[in-house]
Amino acid sequence: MAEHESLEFGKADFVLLDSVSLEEFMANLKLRFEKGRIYTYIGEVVVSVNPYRAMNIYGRDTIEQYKGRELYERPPHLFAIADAAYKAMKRRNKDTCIVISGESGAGKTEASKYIMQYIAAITNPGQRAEVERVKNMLLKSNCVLEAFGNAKTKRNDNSSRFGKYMDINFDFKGDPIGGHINNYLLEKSRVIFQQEGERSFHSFYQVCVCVSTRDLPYTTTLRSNAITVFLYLSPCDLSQGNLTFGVDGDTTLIENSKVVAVIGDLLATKEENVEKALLYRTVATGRDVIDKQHTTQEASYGRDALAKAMYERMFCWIVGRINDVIEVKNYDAKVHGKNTVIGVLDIYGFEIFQNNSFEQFCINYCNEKLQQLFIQLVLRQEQEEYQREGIPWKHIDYFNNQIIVDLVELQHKGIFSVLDEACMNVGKVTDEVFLQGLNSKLAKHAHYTSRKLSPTDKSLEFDRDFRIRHYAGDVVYSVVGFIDKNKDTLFQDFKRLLYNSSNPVLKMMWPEGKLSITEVTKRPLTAATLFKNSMIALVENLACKEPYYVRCIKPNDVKSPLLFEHERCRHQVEYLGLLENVRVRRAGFANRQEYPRFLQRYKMISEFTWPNHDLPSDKEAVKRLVQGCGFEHDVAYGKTKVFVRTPRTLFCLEEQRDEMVGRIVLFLQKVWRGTI
Ligand code: AOV
Ligand code: MG
Repeated sequence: MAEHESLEFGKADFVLLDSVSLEEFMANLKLRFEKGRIYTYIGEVVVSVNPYRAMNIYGRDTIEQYKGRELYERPPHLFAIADAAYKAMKRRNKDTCIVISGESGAGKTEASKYIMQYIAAITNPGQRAEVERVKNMLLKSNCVLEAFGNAKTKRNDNSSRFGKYMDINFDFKGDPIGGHINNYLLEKSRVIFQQEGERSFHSFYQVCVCVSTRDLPYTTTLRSNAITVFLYLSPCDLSQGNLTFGVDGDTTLIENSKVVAVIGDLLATKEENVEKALLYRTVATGRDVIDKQHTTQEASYGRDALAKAMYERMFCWIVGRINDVIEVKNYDAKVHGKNTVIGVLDIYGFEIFQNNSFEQFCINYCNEKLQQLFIQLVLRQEQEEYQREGIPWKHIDYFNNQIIVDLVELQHKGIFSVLDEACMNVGKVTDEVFLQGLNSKLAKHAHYTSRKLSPTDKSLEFDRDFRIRHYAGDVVYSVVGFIDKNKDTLFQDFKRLLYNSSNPVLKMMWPEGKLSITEVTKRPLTAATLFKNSMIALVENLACKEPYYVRCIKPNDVKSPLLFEHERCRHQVEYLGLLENVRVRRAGFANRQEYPRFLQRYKMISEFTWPNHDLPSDKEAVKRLVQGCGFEHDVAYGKTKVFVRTPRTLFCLEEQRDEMVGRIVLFLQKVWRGTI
């Protein structure tokens, strides 16, 4: 518990509140925000409120203050959590992860960058060149990924439109020797469409500002980016205009055919191949292969799908390139050396827009999954362990959002399954058919409704909307586009076109273009299934690491540094389960260790246990040791573990241990020198 700050700034740890009520919690949060104290602990969880202004708390001097310190020795800060994760990794050989959550615009991405900066700043005291290189790459990768994966939305001017999980690998010295980035579902529909007041990915505007079309450098990244610039960013005045389709009799035509030449040039392929891929689709009918002409609608669909797919592939390619250069290089470090990781998770936050579609549905499901992980790790497991160990415990209630996670992902019954089923139907599959499927399967679900099920609810449109009661609030989704986005079809003709590009990088991005139409038999997994699988894998990966949490709160919706909107903040505190977190923490124990391990670490501070004890069990020995130190009141004895209530006790034990170790070393040195 952090106790060092003056009370004029409020309580530095919510665990220290006089009573745990929502009012007291809010009053403390507000007071600290107004005093410029944006971080507050709940035990080892950091609660952060977005200050919406530059804070002078991330500099070198602050870093020095936190380096190697215990959590409760300094005012609450992201750096302290980063240091705790680092220490656990270095001292105890644990893989750790820092999970940053909170809704869109709450400050997750900024927090993740400060955490990485801190880790970079405190490592590599020996200035090893390879470590410096890796550190630099890790830090600089952020700005590339933000350029291509972030965009202005109504909620956040720099909103992450992809999820990111970055592992940093450390060697036995605790220096970063490499890393790996996993990216999750980029919101690629933004390439072709943005809601009013929003923008496409930053990269488009950066390309427009930096280079005239004539001078575009001959790199594939910019080239493929440029093509989408031509197609979709008319405000940039790139003179070619959009690619549109018309009809002449029975024939579908490209109206502004000049664009095709430009695209051909950019894709390093022949103009006529581009035209053919845009207007025809090769289909296999029995043993014949024929070219079937697109309708204008199909041609437009194909064009959009191409632009989205190219951008997405390019984004994944960039992530792949970054991974290539930050991969752990040294064979020895990989195979023989101690290699531990700290993972940093920064995803897209929960969001509600005027119009919510498949993308918001995936993003919000991702947030449900992380909330579920928080519940499991922080609220549930903790309580279950007390029960298991036979420690007296009064159960603390919380809302378990597993019911919503199931609503989305359950096999056969969940929304993703209903969607996949609808997509597999032969014949005419429409978004409305999908909605009907939902209505029949989920009619009784407490967290699902639609106009058919609630006829009086005028906020929902027939044949279009369904509403989910998420842990963080109600969201109305429009089914329009769900089927197409889930199928995510890109005609094989485009894949072949890109595979046949004479630009080797483009070619490499489209390996499946090698297949002819008769060889393409397997139905690709749907977007929903891929996303669900990636989320399940992510959660499994996080669950096997020692987690550290940053819970971000957005103080207002107008990006003001001065405004603490009570209702908005209260809502977030409630749905994040922060009060329950305080309750569990307060009634609980800061630290627990199995008896033999505890004894191993502290046995030198008691005459009963040093060098060995003759008590009937390690548990008895630990009891004697603790009694001897006078910490009896702060400790409980479970079946296999000793539980320590406050970190201060542990801190004192550590101090005594340090002192004894010092004395023992001195003694041994004297023996060695023969002076004893
Ligand atoms: P997010 O990552 O949580 O949203 P960001 O980290 O992008 O939110 O924060 C949004 C904006 O808030 C930033 O661009 C900054 O202007 C401001 N901000 C956040 N944290 C700080 C800080 N510690 N100090 C100063 N300003 C800050 V999203 O990516 O939309 O879920 O998908
Ligand atoms: Mg972000």
